[in-house]
Amino acid sequence: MSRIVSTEIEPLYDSRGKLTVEVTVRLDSGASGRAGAPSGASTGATEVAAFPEGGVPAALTAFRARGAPALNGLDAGDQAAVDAALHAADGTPNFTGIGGNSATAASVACAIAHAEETGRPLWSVLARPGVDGRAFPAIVGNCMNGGRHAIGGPDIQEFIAFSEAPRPEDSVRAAVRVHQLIGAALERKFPDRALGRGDEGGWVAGVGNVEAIEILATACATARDELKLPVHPGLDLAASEFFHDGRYRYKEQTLDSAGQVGFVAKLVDKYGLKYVEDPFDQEAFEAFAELNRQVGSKALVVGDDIFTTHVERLRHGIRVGAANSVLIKVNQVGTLTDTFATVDLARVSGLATVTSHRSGEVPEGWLAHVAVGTGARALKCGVLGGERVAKLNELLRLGRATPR
Ligand code: 2PG
Ligand code: MG
Repeated sequence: MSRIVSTEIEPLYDSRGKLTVEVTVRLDSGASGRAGAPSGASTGATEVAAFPEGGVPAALTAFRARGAPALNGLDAGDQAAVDAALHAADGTPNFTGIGGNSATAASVACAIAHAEETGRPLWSVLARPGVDGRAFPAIVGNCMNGGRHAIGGPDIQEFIAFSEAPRPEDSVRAAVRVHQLIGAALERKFPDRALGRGDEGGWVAGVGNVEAIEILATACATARDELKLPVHPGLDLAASEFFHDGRYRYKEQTLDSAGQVGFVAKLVDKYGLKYVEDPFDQEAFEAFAELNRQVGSKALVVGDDIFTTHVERLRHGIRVGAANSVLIKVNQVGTLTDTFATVDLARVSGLATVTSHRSGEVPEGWLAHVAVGTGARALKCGVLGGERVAKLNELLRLGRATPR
């Protein structure tokens, strides 16, 4: 056992150029761990606060005054005790005291320090019961950006390559190939227009929602043929962002709840979508349940903003059959222990978990270990951009370290 002797917090930039925080934890053995926390743009209403009022400067002050002293002397390997101390130092139900990002960075930094101390890989320090690190997640790779993550793109936030080969070298290769094929297709379609990339490294083009799905589905089919690997189209609609006054308001159409169920179910059938995240508003449990009944046997129906990684919201979702999968973002709840509670409930209830990045990321790879250690069905971390590639490369390293 090695005790925490010091904890430091400092500001750092995320991939959008916004300030976030990183925490460094040192142990009396000399081992240390450091982790930065990411930030979302399409945040769920029930996420914990990323920062206290006053933003990053207030977070630094609060953590130095209350968070760091609370961790001193604790065993870094006792994740539950570390995370309970973070909650106690915060003193609020939603981390408005020290900030969820400071708590996330501290929680993960302790796990990293403990892994270094014990000479174990991080994923094994995080491993849930029954997880042996030999099963690798599929890749949820964002290839075209819209919504809040892009300027001038479609309303749907993410057009995804869902790549589920058993070995990371194959699943990553297929996701990257889809991204390349979409770039080439857009170049052919708009030879004289400038093309851009969005917050998560996907292409941004002035195309309609269904047009973008068609481009994605064609690229997935080409990559499947070329590589003989199972890569299929998927979406994160982030529908809360375009749900206003009880209607889903796309540039091309406005739909009520039943219309949205029908529209998304048709997209799943027509384009063979294998992954559909946040197709409804974050409080629309019944609509989620209806879609899950209709397409849940063919596609992952994934709840992000609806559950925000909170165990009680997931429990309600399971009761009403709202989804067959749950997105897992550590900083939606603020600690690894809170994250594990949600993961464990999903696992015993037969739901798949999808470990996820945020749109504003830090160029670190620890998320790949969270995915492997929690037995995630998929790792959602984008395809291109150094902060996304850092996670894919870490997954490749984990794949290489595991004998076939
Ligand atoms: C999402 C995420 C990540 P954000 O909606 O799933 O893709 O976006 O971090 O902006 O919430
Ligand atoms: Mg989402």
